[in-house]
Amino acid sequence: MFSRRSFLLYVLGAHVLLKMETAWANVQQTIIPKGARLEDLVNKNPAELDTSDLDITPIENFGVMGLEDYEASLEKWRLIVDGNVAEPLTLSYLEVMSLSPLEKTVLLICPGVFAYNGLWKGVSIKELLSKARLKSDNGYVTIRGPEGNYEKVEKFSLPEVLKDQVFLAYEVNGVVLPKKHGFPLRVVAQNHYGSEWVKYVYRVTVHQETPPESRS
Ligand SMILES: Nc1nc2c(c(=O)[nH]1)N[C@H]1C(S)=C(S)[C@@H](COP(=O)(O)O)O[C@H]1N2
Ligand SMILES: [Mo]
Repeated sequence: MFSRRSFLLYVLGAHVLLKMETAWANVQQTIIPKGARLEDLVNKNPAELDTSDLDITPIENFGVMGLEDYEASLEKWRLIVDGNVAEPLTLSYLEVMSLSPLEKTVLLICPGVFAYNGLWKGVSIKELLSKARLKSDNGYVTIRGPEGNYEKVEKFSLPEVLKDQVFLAYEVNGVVLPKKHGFPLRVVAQNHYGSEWVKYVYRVTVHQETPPESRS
């Protein structure tokens, strides 16, 4: 058992370590002040910015890029989680909504075009993968959307996914994700350019670091 004193020291120590880790991760990040102009961020790399002080952008000031009129039918739409997992999942919209929600303010930059800071709410891919019984923490995921001719696929490393730096949003700024922003589900990817924030997501697949066929 901890004595009261050693428990306090333990908590304090853990707190200091956590702070140091955050400071280290942010070492090369420029702090963007609360009222910064979004036009001044469009040519920046999101990985180099600390936007934790930045205001949330009103939704009417969001830009739109790429596919914007995909019509998802919730009766047919499912989220598939497959690949290097023991129990692949197929979830309906209501099942996705019933998982514990994750909420984060994250800046989207479409290079040279626009930037906006949304408050995104959605589901943790980490939680989806633990439900599906992820087989290994090494490797990457591919995220696809929408199903059909206009499919877009992006890759993210498992370590960043398991830190919830990449997740799937079904709400932004307190409203249901609008169609033009990817209803029913879209990628939110801290430190990645907007082009990787796949809209109309329907599938998350886990890949091992080294494809089995290339091993000798
Ligand atoms: N499925 C799909 N997702 C996509 C695109 C697309 O064309 N198709 N465009 C990408 C680009 S280039 C950007 S900048 C962001 C813009 O997101 P927004 O339209 O919600 O602002 O979506 C990304 N996601
Ligand atoms: Mo973009």
